[in-house]
Order: sequence, then structure tokens, then C-alpha cells
Amino acid sequence: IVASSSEVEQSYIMIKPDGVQRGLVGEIISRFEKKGFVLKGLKLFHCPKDLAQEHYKDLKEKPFFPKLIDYITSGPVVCMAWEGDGVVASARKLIGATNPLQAEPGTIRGDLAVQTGRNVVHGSDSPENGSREIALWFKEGELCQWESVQTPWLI
Ligand code: RTP
Repeated sequence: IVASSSEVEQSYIMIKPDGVQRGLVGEIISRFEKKGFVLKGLKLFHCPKDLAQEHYKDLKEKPFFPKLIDYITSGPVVCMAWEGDGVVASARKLIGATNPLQAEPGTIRGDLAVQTGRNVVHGSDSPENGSREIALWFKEGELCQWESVQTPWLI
């Protein structure tokens, strides 16, 4: 388990395979960077089916579950751990509604996507799930503890 040395809230943000394939990695990372959150973990990773199934286990009874697993494992994803006060709720706002056609302009999905099944990015839905998902996707030693020069301005 990868534990943060701080008590600061963390969110697991993942650029899905469509975001990687469409060349949106820099655009998406820059939105979280510019907002002022602190990047503690980052890797490109082609995830196996069992990990995708564990990540989305709460959705396993949904009819779209098999397609969702095929989608998430169809190519590399970008795994990120972002930290900061209120990062979970704020990241959900930056990402926008699950259905990109309902996502507000200015949000990542509102600006960059049209299909629920190709909605370019994932963000944890609670601080507990943020910690759970970061421990699931990152191994010991893959997270960096460092201080952003912006951190004092966020508190
Ligand atoms: P995420 O977990 O990816 O951040 O998305 P979310 O909370 O906004 O949405 P959730 O309901 O947790 O669904 C997870 C992902 O499953 C796909 N999905 N497909 N009707 C469908 O075909 C459908 N509904 C959901 C989306 O990729 C969604 O982000």
C-alpha cells in the first residue's frame, strides 16, 4: 500500500485510452497543474483486465461493464495522483459530467468529448476512493513526496 506521508486529500485521475490516443495528455495534465494541485504520481500504463475490473468493481452488474473493461484496457492510460485541499470534488468539477454532452463548456469532457463511453478521463468520487484507487494503481515507491512552491498559497 502506498500511503501519503501527509494528511492532504488525494485524487486518482486517469487519462483513459481515448485521451492518450487523441493526443490530449498534455492538455488534460495542464488543467490540473494550472488549477494549482500538486502532482505526486504519474505513469503511462497498459492495464490488465483484472485491475480494470477491480477499479470498476462497483459497476460490475451494469450492462455496460464488459464494454467499459474492454475500453479501459484497449491501450495505455495515464495514471496520476493529484494532491491538495478539496482536490476530489474540484477535480470532478474540472472533469465535468459523465455524459460529455451534458458536461459544461470549460470542463475537460465539455470541451474535449462527445460520448459517455469515450469520456477521456476518470476522477475519484470521494477522498476514500482517492486513497483506495491510488493504492490500487501505484506501487510502493512510485509516488514522490515533494513540496510545490504553490502549496502555501492554497492553504
Ligand atoms: P469515472 O469513474 O470514469 O470518473 O466516471 P463517472 O464517475 O463520471 O461515471 P461512473 O458512473 O462511475 O461510470 C464509470 C465510467 O463508465 C462508463 N459508462 N458508460 N451508459 C454507459 O454506457 C456508461 N455509463 C458509464 C464511462 O466511461 C464512465 O466514466
